[in-house]
Amino acid sequence: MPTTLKEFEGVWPRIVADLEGHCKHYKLPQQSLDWFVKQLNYNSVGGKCNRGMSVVDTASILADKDLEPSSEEYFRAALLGWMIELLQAFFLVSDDIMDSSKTRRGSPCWYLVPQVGMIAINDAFMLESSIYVLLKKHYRQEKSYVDMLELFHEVTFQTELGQLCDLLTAPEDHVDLDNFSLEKFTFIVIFKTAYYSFYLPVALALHYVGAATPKNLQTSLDILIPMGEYFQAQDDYLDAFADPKVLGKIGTDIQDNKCSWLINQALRKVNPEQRKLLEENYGQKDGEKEAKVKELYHDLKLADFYEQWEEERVAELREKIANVDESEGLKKEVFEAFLKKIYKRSK
Ligand code: GPP
Ligand code: MG
Ligand code: MG
Ligand code: MG
Repeated sequence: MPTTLKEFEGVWPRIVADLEGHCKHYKLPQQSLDWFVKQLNYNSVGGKCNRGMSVVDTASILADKDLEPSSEEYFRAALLGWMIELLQAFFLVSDDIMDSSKTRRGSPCWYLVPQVGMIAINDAFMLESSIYVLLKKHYRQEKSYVDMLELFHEVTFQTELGQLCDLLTAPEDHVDLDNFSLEKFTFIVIFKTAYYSFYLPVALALHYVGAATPKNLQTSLDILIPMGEYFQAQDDYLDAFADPKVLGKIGTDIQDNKCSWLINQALRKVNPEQRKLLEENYGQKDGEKEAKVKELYHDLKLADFYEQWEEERVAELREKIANVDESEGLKKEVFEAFLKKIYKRSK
């Protein structure tokens, strides 16, 4: 049985207590300590926790037993999951500033909360640093400690490369549709999303159960990177087509001039007149222009095209999963469980 959000969140207070304890050791003034705890809760809790929970689920599948929520082994697996959630919180607090986003998980973005503003930048750094405080406290004695440490560092760097490419292909003051391509889209999404959201949870679970052999890590990469690519195409699709109330955030990709899956597909389908419409309306902070682009997306039947594209990607993934070599302790079920969580998601 997959773990539940309630079980996973049940571990969170102990994590906050650990981090508080670390700050108290430094005699951090109370006002700052209260701020830290408040921002930890605001930015790390309240999401779907798919990435974090998948560490627990993957570990259970690999160990061939459900981890008992009150047990120490559940805590240790969930702790690794919460480290991904902290990494994600660090990315999202920063990303929302860079993207001028307004809401996240149905609430105002942290930097827009009264009294926060650019303190959010330091808060983001502290979310990241918290990972290493926790990893050291709980995993310092394990032989996989350095591997996990390096994994977090490498995945963070990869995500930053993706974010850089994302930002550079989306300058605020200069719309150039020729700057977009499906190749750039693919680089951006693999780096900004797939490594930390898909590869990292499974790689950590493999370390946790002691099955992180080079072959198992490579197999995981070969399946999870294309799966992450599919997931971010979905994110881009939902940015324009989903109901913001269901999605928990208001899409900004059109106004932000993003090299998204939708604009790249649209560019392949437009006639010269429609391309002109895109040139005149894409990438501007103007709701009416954004609406015109969305209308064109509808005229081009991009939703239907997306659904068909989704079926093809999922069929390819299923075939890859069917060919997984389980001889070194990896299991097909790990990847099946991942795919099940994202297939046809609406938020
Ligand atoms: C989110 O992409 C981007 C990341 C999670 C990577 C951020 C990396 C940093 C180094 C800050 P997005 O902007 O499409 O996501 P959303 O639509 O949720 O804002
Ligand atoms: Mg964003
Ligand atoms: Mg972004
Ligand atoms: Mg998005």
